[in-house]
This record gives sequence, C-alpha cells and structure tokens, in this order.
Amino acid sequence: AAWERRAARALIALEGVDRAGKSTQGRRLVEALRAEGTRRPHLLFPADRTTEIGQLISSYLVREKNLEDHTIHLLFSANRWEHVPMMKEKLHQGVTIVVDRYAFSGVAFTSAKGNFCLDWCKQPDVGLPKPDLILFLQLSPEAAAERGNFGRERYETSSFQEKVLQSFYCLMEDKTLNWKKVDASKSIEDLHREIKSLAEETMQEVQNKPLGELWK
Ligand code: NYM
Ligand code: MG
Repeated sequence: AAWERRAARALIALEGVDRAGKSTQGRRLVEALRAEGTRRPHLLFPADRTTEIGQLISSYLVREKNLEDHTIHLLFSANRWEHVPMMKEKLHQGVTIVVDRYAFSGVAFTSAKGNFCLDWCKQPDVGLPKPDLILFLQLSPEAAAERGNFGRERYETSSFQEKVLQSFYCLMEDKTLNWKKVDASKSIEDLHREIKSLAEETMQEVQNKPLGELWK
C-alpha cells in the first residue's frame, strides 16, 4: 500500500565480532535518533534471552546446557523469526529499528565451527526483513580480547573469533546487501558520530522503498 512506502523507516543491523561495541553503539544511536525527533526508534536484540527460545540459547551460551550444533543454529534463527511480526508492524508504521546482531551473526558463528556450508547456514533466515544498512564494526580479535570480559561464554576465544571474522568477510562479498565497514577501534564518541551519519543517510534513502526480503 502507498502509505507503507511513504513511511520513513529503516532497518539497521549492527554486526561484528564479540566486544566490538555493538551494544554500546546501538544504545547511543537509538538515543541520538530519539533526541533528534525521529519517531519511536527501537532497539532490538535478536539474541533476546528473555523469550522461551532465548532462555534455551542463554543456557547454551553460559554452558549450563549442551545443544547439538544444528539445533542451536536453528534456535538462534527461531529467536529472530519470533520477532518478525512485531518488526514488520513497526517498520510499516514508519518506525526505525536498530538490531544488535542479525542473521549474519547466525551464519558467521555456526559456519566458524567447520563442517557447515555457508548456504546451509543461511537457509533458516531466508526471507527475514532485509536490513537497509548493515554496519560492520571492524575490530581485530586481539583488540577485542583486550577489552575484558572475554572468555566467559561459549565462542569467546581469539582463535574462534578469528574464524567468525573470516565468515563475516565471506558474507560481506554479497553486493546485494548494503554493508558499511566502520573502524571499531576508534573512540566511542567518534564511532557514534560516524554511525549516526550513516544511519541518517540510510533513513533518507529508504523513505520511498518497500521492505525487502533477506537472501531472496
Ligand atoms: N550468536 C548470536 C550466535 O552464535 N548466533 C546468532 O544467531 C546470534 C544472534 O551469541 N557470542 C552468538 C554471538 C555471541 C553470543 O550474543 C551472544 P551477544 O550479542 O554477545 O549477547
Ligand atoms: Mg556477547
């Protein structure tokens, strides 16, 4: 419908290895957009640990529970899909959504385990709302490890994160998606300014475009 296309919405995903600053930057971006009068910008964590599926994921990450590798992959995807009706409703109302991780984390982390092809990893997330902008917060695994709190959860080792980074680079070769790399070693403030201007640029551009479907 015409009203859907007129809505000034954008779906913006923040991606990167652990400790790159995605959550900090996500919060800062939503606060800044809100302060400048953007209508109800919304921050979402698709690795939302509060739902029933999210609680299973959480107990896996903190090593309370072991789950088979395909199973945990599908649970992460299910955790995104359970948010889709709400996301679509908001986007159609013209609300901008910032997601702290998305399907790209799903693919990058599972495929880093080896024995998984990228294509299998992508399938469960095919058809999700397509981000208008994917901000890749680039930080070396060594620099990430120095930021503290590293090594408590599953996946938090430099050697695994290095493999995750390689998987992200494969995903970034897809030119049908709007990837923008940003240098996450910068100060929080400088990085915030860069991210905010990229987000605002995207919000201007997508004003009249319909919502796309990921990897379709
Ligand atoms: N993670 C996150 C996955 O393995 N697959 C996914 O689909 C998503 C969204 O969960 N190490 C991993 C990456 C992180 C961990 O995420 C928890 P966060 O954003 O650090 O809470
Ligand atoms: Mg984490």
